[in-house]
Amino acid sequence: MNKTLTIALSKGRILGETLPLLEKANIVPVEDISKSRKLIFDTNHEHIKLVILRATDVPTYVDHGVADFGVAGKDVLMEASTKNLYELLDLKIAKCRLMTAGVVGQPLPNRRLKVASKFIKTAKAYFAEQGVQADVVKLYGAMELAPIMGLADLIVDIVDTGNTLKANGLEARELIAPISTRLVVNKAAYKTKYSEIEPILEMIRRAVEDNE
Ligand code: PRT
Ligand code: MG
Repeated sequence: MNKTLTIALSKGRILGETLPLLEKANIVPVEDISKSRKLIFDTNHEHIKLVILRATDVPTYVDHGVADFGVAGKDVLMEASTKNLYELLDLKIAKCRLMTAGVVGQPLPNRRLKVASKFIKTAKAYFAEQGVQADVVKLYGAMELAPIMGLADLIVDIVDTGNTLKANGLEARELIAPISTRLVVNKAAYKTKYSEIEPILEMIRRAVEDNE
């Protein structure tokens, strides 16, 4: 008997790229996830289940071992405080960049910087590493407003095309990290369910190579 494996997926924009990748790896939900309000799904493998979570909750479920695998953005993983998971694979989807941004043409002030971000842990670590004195305030959305309203000199946010920044009179400044979606696994599960995990990992690895 195969031990049950639970894969936690990030809903939202990552999900649309994750499902085709899983399908290539022959892991297919038995019903259409986009047409259902359910949060837990059976798949074509009796022992594999999918749960659909808020992206920022994925590391928590895997860290606590209630999900064995997780699919989450590197940005979310960097910001999470987890100690019980391994990052196994770069799925090379939902690629973007974590960057600082400020008002177009506006020089930085000659004092402690004010920074606004959803990624406060990552932002603090970045400015500390640069030797720049910065106070970081947490925002939950619409980061682009902060420099315009004078709440912050800089924001730390995800940039893809740069259109969102541009539409708000902002410009990208420094690259903090290139971002893509990663497959993570609970450390204990990786040991106790190794014989179930390894073949799935191999199928996903091949699907990623196939995608390139
Ligand atoms: O909605 P919720 O608060 O639950 O989370 P969320 O909005 O962060 O989730 P979602 O569904 O947007 O997915 C976020 C994940 O997708 C991130 O963790 C990244 O790993 C990845 N990703 C890839 C992105 C982008 N590209 C992206 N462009 N996440 C966010 N954006 C946003 C960005 O925040 C900004 O508002 O898109 C805007 C910038 O895009 P451009 O093209 O205008 O530069
Ligand atoms: Mg969203």
